[in-house]
Amino acid sequence: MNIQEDYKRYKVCIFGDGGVGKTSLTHRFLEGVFKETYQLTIGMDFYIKKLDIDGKKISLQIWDFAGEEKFRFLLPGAVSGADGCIFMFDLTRYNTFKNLINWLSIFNEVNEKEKQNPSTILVGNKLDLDGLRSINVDEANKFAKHSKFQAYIESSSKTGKNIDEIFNQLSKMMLKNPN
Ligand code: G3D
Ligand code: MG
Repeated sequence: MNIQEDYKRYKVCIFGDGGVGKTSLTHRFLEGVFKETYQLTIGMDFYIKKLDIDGKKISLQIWDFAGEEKFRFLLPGAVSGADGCIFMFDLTRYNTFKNLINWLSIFNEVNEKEKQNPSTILVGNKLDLDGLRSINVDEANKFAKHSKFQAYIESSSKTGKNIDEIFNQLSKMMLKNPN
């Protein structure tokens, strides 16, 4: 009898340009209840975290994309079978926000091909650098709505603000998603 069987398993991927804070977010979230880390490939890191959401046991498989252009060929594999995806940009760098449309187009293409509909959350990170902000909340919310994200959250991987909130909200969405 494998103890893993109690857990409902979800695959979660994190996308966004290099330097937006994907790896910091993952490490911050994993801190404490950290279970396993695998160096899957140079382009993609893979982690597992078990959570209790409203009394339901779930296990998140988190795929952290290395974000370099030369590893983009790994993206379809990460999206395939995904239950949830976090799209992250850096609140202080407008380009990282603008580039999300490129990440979304690859994401949507795979979803169409695989006939899947993962839950999605938009994250504006580096909230601690609020004085350097180059995307305002209204603009981000508008984009989130237009691109059919189920939520928009601003976070700081540095201070830890809203990090658990991101994964809790996404987990709740995935639990509800019949996908
Ligand atoms: P990536 O995995 O998306 O490429 P990283 O991004 O997690 O490697 O983070 C890139 C840089 O941004 C790192 O700084 C990291 O410390 C910083 N960073 C990540 N999240 C935050 C945040 O919320 N606030 C601030 N102020 N910095 C953040 P270095 O200097 O190591 O490159
Ligand atoms: Mg990284």
